[in-house]
Amino acid sequence: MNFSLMMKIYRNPEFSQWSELLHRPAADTRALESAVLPILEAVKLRGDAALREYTARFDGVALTDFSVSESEFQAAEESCPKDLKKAIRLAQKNIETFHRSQIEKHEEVETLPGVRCWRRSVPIERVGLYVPGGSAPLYSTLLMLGVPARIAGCSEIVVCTPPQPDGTVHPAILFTAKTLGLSKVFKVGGAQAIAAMAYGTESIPAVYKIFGPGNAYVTAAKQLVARDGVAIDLPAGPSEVAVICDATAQPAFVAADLLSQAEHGTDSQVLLITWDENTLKAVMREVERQLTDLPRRDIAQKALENSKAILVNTPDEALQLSNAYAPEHLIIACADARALAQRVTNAGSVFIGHYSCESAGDYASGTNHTLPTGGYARAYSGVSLDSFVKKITFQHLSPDGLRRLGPVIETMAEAENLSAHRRAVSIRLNYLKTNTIDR
Ligand code: HSO
Ligand code: ZN
Repeated sequence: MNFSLMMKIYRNPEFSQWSELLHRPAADTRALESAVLPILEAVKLRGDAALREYTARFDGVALTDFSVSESEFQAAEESCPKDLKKAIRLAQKNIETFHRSQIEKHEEVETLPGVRCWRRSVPIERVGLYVPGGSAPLYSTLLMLGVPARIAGCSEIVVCTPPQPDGTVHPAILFTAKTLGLSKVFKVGGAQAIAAMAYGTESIPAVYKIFGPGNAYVTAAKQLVARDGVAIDLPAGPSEVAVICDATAQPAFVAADLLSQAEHGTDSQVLLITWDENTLKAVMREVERQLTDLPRRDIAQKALENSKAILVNTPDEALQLSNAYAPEHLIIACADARALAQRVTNAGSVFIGHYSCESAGDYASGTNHTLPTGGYARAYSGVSLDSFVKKITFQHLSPDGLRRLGPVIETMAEAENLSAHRRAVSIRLNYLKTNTIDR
């Protein structure tokens, strides 16, 4: 195999070429929407009956009951290998530790004497977690969503995941759900699952916010239900990694990182950025070598065809290029990786040094793997504890507080020609002139 047929190589591109170089292929949202809209409508109108039809059509399974039973949870626990259970528990502990550290202490602030303001994090009461099944059953995604949902204190947590051809759910997904204490797991996948969680059916409760990755149909469905007022976590797209490396990088490590993202899907994007020609060549050779024994070789190879290896002039340019791309994951495999990481302005999650592989964050180090793709990292954060709460602000003004602040409010209201606003203050100030109140 000739590696130049896989990742395209760009040597010292001019700044004027960057935007073309960093362009991501866009999904055909129109075609997707017209495929997904009828599904949403059908589920909205006919509930479980529509879910049964779509599950038969798309998953090839005839289900009467979508809900996972206690005996199914039990069977999954028994069939899940011991070492996997142990690994899941350790990952859960790390994810919990990191997400617990995100609990904010909200201070009460006195902006003027008698004017007090504060904020409280309040859990989103009903959330829906979508867990993809298929060739890669992402039980790790359930950990990434279920752990913060639990810590936040969401009272209703609904999980939807597609059934396998035999009508069961992958045991690792069920074991993870059970370990997290999530009992409402439904065997429904695709756009129909998103519709069910958005609008509710006889068996699946409607939620206020839907989380989780999925294929293009799931993503389109999330975007469409968002128009109906259901919140979604992130505008998800194909997975991405950019690796910035120097001559100290081990080509085999870098290649393995590139391939671990490429094996996610044929539409995955990987970017290699370096200022060292020899490293670039060595990494490309390694990619080619490691590709040969990958079970998901065909998927990874297709992804590599849309991927790029870019030779830049300086470390500074590497950072600028990466910031312009805003990758979901950024690995900095360089001698002074920590210093370079300080200059990252756009990325979902950053992996620093030669031993911080993306897989660590994908599974078990503690950070969340639900991250902004498609350049959204310019303005969005990945999923965190914050994603599962609203922050409600509170205030209390004492009579003295209103005496101090009132004239300011009156002046401002007047200047906006909003007399009722002004009156809400004046009426109280007048009252206070003749009444003594101490609250
Ligand atoms: N890399 C994926 C997450 C994942 N990896 C799940 C393995 N399992 C998110 O971009
Ligand atoms: Zn991954």
